[in-house]
Amino acid sequence: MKCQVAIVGGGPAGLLLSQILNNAGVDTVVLERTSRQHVLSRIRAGIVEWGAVELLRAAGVGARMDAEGIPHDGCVLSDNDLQVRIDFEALTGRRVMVYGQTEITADLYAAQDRAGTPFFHGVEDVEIADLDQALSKVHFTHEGERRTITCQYVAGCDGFHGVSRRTIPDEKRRAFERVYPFGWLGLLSRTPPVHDELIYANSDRGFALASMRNAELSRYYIQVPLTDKVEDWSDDAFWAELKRRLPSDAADNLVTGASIEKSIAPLRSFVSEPLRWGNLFLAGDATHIVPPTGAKGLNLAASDVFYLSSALIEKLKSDSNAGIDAYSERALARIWKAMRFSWQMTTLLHRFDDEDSFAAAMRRASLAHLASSETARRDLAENYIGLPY
Ligand code: RFL
Ligand code: PHB
Repeated sequence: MKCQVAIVGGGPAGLLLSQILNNAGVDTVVLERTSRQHVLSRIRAGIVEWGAVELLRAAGVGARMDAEGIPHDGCVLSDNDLQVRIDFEALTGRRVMVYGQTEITADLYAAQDRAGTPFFHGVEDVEIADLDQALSKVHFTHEGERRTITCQYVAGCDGFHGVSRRTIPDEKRRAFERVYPFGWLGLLSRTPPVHDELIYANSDRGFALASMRNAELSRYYIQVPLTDKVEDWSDDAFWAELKRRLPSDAADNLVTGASIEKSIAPLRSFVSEPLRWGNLFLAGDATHIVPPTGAKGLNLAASDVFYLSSALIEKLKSDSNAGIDAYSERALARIWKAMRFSWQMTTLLHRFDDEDSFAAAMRRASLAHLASSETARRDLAENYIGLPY
């Protein structure tokens, strides 16, 4: 089997890349380790930066997002009963869109089906080879049969646990990592959201986030120790703990109900450099992870895809190397700024187990500064709505 670009990973990065390349007349094949059903049942990101909204529209997958997504003009940060509203619209003239990653992925699969893109789900033992040759190869097993795709380029969009990054020799890549000593326990419920904007709540008991998917579907998170298991948390225990961490006016409005999904995600910052090795290009979680506090993971996958798709189109349609040669550096410049913001938001909003009283005082002072300084709020808003591509 032959194609111009073989894409390893059928999550948002791989699907969006395939969609944009196909629109420009570049043919792709997508290989995904799990089933389509599995990809579509993962509950993940909920906030889409305006740049990513525009990218999805330009890729021809914005119609349902525009009909069903909810633009948000601001969010609230709190520490016990101190609350600060960050007015994105007034501070930057831009907003974010509340629209689930699950829905974006469904829209991309539907568009890719219409485009007739070849997909292989349930692939095993993916091996990427001949990255220094004019034509590279991706070997994989599908339904018991060993197969090979011959291609000009390989896009590694296979997430943090994928094979693409590890195909780059150890001595040719460098990793930067911070593992945080806590995770987020998330709960999805068919209940009205506690507030019409997101609330990022710090408290003496730890962090909580009140988010949503729509007017009837709420998504909540609480900071938990890494040793906790989902089974340790009944729905009742979750709601009781969330209530203690939200500012009291919000807590009084909380409507509880049965969970539809509950899961724990560890928090990590990670970057692997470079993003290119011969004919292999990495994008999304395959090459960086951010803690979810800044809502940047999906959005960084989108900006990587923006840079990579234009680079590959430039090469394959106009035979110019400029874009592919600059890809790693261009993408990393934006990635590191989102890394910094996600780390800063995580530090600002979480209780660390071994922290001293000074750390808690610094968090309160940072929030008090945000409350009194428009400059500080504008800085946060500018990063939250997304730095330019
Ligand atoms: P994904 O989504 O992990 O997709 C990679 C795909 O590759 C497949 N794969 C393989 N396929 C073939 N061969 C192999 N050897 C393979 N190995 C793996 C996997 O099965 C998978 O389908 O990475 P991608 O596409 O780069 O997308 C990244 C985003 O999914 C991720 O960054 C976000 O979900 C992060 N994130 C958030 N990002 C935001 O921008 N805003 C948010 O509000 C937000 N909230 C979150 C989040 C992530 C969370 N979790 C669970 C980590 C909230 C949570 C709780
Ligand atoms: C979510 O709704 O899942 C969500 C929103 C904002 C974040 C992280 C997750 O920062």
